[in-house]
Amino acid sequence: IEQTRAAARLRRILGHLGGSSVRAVVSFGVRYSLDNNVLSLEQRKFYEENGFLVIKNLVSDADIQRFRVAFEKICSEESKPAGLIIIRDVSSVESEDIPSEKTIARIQDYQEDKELFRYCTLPEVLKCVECFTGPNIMAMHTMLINKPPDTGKGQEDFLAPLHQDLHFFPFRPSNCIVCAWTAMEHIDRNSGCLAVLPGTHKLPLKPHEYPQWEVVHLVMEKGDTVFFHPLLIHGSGRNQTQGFWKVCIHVASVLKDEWDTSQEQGEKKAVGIEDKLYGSDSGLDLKDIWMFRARLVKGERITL
Ligand SMILES: O=C(O)CCC(=O)C(=O)O
Ligand code: NI
Repeated sequence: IEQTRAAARLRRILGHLGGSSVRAVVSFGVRYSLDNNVLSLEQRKFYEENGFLVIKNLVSDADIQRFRVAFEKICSEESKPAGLIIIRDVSSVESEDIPSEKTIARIQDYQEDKELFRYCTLPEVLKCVECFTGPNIMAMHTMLINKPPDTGKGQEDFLAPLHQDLHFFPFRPSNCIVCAWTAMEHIDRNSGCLAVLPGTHKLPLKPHEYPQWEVVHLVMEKGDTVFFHPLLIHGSGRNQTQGFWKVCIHVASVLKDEWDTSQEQGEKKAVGIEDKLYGSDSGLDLKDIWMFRARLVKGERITL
């Protein structure tokens, strides 16, 4: 109520000053986005209300082709970037020894792969990211999903049940975190596209139970990019096609040295930071590990 009253007062003052664009800016409660002349007021308003925003055709075919080649090189083991976590498709466990694009369902932490990491530095992506994080941007978490066709052989992992990504991230504030998610080909409901519950970014971090809510399926074309808030409840369905589909993902944030480590163990597991990777006696805590993975992609490193 306080905020509404303040907004009304501000509107009145600005009304006296004239200038319709200024009046438009204060006509909605801006909380999740910033103005850098990249997103239109309509687009920002959509994000404020829904917690996500799809930008059509943001990433070029040429860039996507380069990411595809980089991923293929990882699959064939021609390239082995340091720190990369490879998650295999459980249904093809028998063929685990044969490196192939068909046995790798996901890679994480590609920050040392120069080609793939270009995704996190693309100016067209960062310009949009900046509207949510502000100008000092760190790439915190990177992932490429190669979603396999559903064979009905225990692929529960790749169903991606509804969740909030903030469960995996200890850095705060949550409003300075955004996930950029670029379709590397056409993805629709039949192939198990991203499904979101619009407006749920306004809810707190929830343990397990999610509300009955309207589900919106995001049908995307190659190059389309969705930006979403880490509290937005989302998931994806089974891929009922014969083919794999790919998506490049980058979670960006401002680092302010604010941490919520109350869910440390769950987070470590979920983001693939396991003791086998860093050694159980490494003495590294969650904060150290995130600092180690984070990369500055725009502006200045303002802390740590
Ligand atoms: O399609 C999926 O596997 C889910 C992806 C997801 O949850 C995410 O990118 O945060
Ligand atoms: Ni997610």
